[in-house]
Amino acid sequence: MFYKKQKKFGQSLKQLHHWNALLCTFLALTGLILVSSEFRQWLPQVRIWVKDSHIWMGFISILPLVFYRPKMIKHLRTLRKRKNNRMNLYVVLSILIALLISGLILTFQRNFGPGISAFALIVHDMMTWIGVPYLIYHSITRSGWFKAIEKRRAEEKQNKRMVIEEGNPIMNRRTLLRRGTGVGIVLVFTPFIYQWLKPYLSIPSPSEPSSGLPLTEAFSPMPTPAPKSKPPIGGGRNGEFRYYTVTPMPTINDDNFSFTIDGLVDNSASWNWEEFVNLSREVQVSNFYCVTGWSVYDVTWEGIKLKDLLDQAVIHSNATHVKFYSQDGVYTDSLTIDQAMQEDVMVAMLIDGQLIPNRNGGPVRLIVPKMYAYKSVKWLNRIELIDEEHIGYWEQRGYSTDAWVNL
Ligand SMILES: Nc1nc2c(c(=O)[nH]1)N[C@H]1C(S)=C(S)[C@@H](COP(=O)(O)O)O[C@H]1N2
Ligand SMILES: [Mo]
Repeated sequence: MFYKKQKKFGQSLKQLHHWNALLCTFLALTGLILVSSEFRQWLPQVRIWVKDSHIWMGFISILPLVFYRPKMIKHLRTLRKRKNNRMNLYVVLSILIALLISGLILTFQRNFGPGISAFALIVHDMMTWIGVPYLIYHSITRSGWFKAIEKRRAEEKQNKRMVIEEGNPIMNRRTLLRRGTGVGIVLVFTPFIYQWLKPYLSIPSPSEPSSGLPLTEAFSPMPTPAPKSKPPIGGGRNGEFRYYTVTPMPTINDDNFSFTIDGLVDNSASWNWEEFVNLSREVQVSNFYCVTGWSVYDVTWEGIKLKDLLDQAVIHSNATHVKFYSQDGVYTDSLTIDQAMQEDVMVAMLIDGQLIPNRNGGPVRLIVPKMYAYKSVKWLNRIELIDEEHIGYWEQRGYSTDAWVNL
């Protein structure tokens, strides 16, 4: 009777374990796809599905924990003498719970504000980079074939022992195999973890890998930074950008650069590089918030206030929205006239006293500090006044049309 019960208990644990493993594998795969910057360029539409399914599976992955909870005490009792298994259990549970909580915060980040989301993102990333290698190690060392190899090795060892007595106990062989597997996995993941850690350790990345040419060669004349810009009055930015693009990065230089304002305005205008550099600029310090959770604080931007550009152009009274185009030919977004007239919306050219680098959206990008950064169109080259709403690139693919950051 007791034995039967015990067996049933074991089976239900096993079932939970299987479900949990399945969910974790799915979450790990979709999660890795989501952080991969290449993937942004390939299938932006699919990215939204991947993101939604990641979130839904995240919710579902609460279930195994909920069902496990009442069994936990008993389970721990059965593991009383197996220190390693107990340790494994604690590690896995902590990782899962940390991932769940940080995932929930990221999902509902609008209610928490950028500071907490930034922290949640660090935890979520870190737990992923610990959890995924651990998951792989765990599934390899627990798999049938791995155990079979271990067993065969142990047997070989026994056979040999008939002939000569060897010093090493069987256990050592076993740990050796496991350690080897562990080291292999760590080696595979080191480059990724290094990439992730780099910004936090502030390891300087080797020169801008983007447009080929250094900025000073691609653009002449170079804009002279205002005194407030160099040294930056914001004291230099805090935090790191994650460089996003949905297309290959457009190569921009002083030759192919142009900037246009047109549509429902009295004075449409177009500038080449030299003319654009000569427009008068202002300096402001603002924060930059991405809706995926990361932020960069105290960025000193120098550029032209959008309001000034719009005033100069003289907007027709029937214009209701401002549409922004990118030189990548794909990305667009829009603001209402009221939003566009805010004092801190800027067509930025310099960041912390330097021409904005290509991968950061330079030489000219939009900055809308009070809204999530998907509004901040990179490689901005055209502003058009229109009389209807325009749904921007990411909004068409599921991002909220309400981009206000809850500060
Ligand atoms: N042209 C263009 N502009 C863009 C994007 C993009 O992919 N292409 N991504 C947006 C998003 S979602 C963010 S968070 C910021 C990222 O800016 P960064 O790449 O300079 O960090 O740019 C915004 N503007
Ligand atoms: Mo973003």
